[in-house]
Amino acid sequence: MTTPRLGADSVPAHALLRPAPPERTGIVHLGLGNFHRAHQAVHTARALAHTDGPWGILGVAGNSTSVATAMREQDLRYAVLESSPAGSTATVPGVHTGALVAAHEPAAVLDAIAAPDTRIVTITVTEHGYTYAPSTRALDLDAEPVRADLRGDAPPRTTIGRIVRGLQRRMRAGAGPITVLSCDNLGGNGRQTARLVREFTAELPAAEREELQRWTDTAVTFPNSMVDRIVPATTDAHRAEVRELLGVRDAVPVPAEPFSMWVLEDDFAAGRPAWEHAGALITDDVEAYELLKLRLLNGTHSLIAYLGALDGCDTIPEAIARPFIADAADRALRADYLPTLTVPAAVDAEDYLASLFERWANSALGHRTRQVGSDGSVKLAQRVPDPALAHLRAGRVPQQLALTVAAYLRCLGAETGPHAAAMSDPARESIVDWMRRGSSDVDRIVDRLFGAELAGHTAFTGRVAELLDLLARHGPKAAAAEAGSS
Ligand code: CS2
Repeated sequence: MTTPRLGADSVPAHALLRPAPPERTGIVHLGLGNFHRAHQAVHTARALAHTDGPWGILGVAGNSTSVATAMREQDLRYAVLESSPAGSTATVPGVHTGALVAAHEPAAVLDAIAAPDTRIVTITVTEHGYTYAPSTRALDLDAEPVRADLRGDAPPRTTIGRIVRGLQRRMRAGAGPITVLSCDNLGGNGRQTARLVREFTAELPAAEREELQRWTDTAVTFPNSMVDRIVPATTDAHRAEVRELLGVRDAVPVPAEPFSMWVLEDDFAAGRPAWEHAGALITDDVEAYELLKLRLLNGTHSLIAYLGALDGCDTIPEAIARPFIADAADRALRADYLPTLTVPAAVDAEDYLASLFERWANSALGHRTRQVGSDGSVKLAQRVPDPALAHLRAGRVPQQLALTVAAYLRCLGAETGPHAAAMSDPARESIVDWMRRGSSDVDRIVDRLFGAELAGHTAFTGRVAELLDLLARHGPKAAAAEAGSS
């Protein structure tokens, strides 16, 4: 007998987080990738199972048709496969009410943002999707897609363009207030999104600009949020496991670790699901949680990925099992990141650090160094410069942050094996070019990637250059030992 395809009639009832998708669409989600499907969708399905409401999610992919098409073929169902060395479970959120591809149905996306039922636009497009220039974190007005969206003679292609044009349509339709909720790893992600939206709006012709700016100021809120769940890319092994567990064929399951955390500011212009009943923490102190996560988890994750890739590791658990990488990670956490933040009162720092090592070591996930290492230019801009500057202003050179930058540049700018070669990054070509000119160019690289202030600290850029040299001549272990000895 052939295994049935996952769909409304074949989904095993015990796997459903809620019995049927909501009837109304209250949330338009930009970025129909794995992270959203394993994080916000799960928290939302659980919240609605507790307190029902008109909060179905319309998932919008940017360009890729694979997930949206498969979800449509599966009546918008897919499985979330939670895996750890202790075993796996599969659940089906069943909370989506539609799936679109913005590049193919651009008007439908703007209409959805303008629809009266829509009360929240959520975003997971990764750091790269916000079209900011890494060195200033301002909207990249030199990027052609941004310029095209500002001209407005074709449907918007960038996330910020889609949001602004959608808000404009909503304002004109008189559809009422709305919340824009970023769920990406940007420090102060709500504030950064609001600023990018403002920067885009400011470039519009005066007649459009003033009205839209006024309306946005009064009718749109941009709460900050911290999101946390390790979610790898899907492989055939995950598909096979879901088939085994649920007895159905799912083309687009999402693997995820058991851990999931969401911290949100309660600043919603037109209501929200009762996420607090589904594991989310609603607090005024989101920023403290964001810095905790962005620096301790993400900053150190980058270091593990780059050292791991340089040492031949395909996966994060393989990398963290190498004692020299675990030592470097521990030093990054304790010496370089922890002193730059205030741990929220409800969090025990030692427990948090221990849980990070346990999560990184989750060998059931197969989280790859190339996934964490990709888009380093935009990711590191959120993770490294601010804490590095905090140390440098106090007269200390943060060794592990210098090592993070050096290992990143080595991975992207030289031929160092298959794992580094598989990392994609919008700055790859420029880095290869700069690196050809030798380590003396590090000041310039740091300036272009992380801004003039960090580049002005020659003690930092000098250390990056020394470590780069060590990486090239003696490899990651020797460079990590050197960074650990100062
Ligand atoms: C990772 C994150 O790819 C990366 O850069 O650091 O995706 C990380 O797995 C998540 O932020 C965990 O919440």
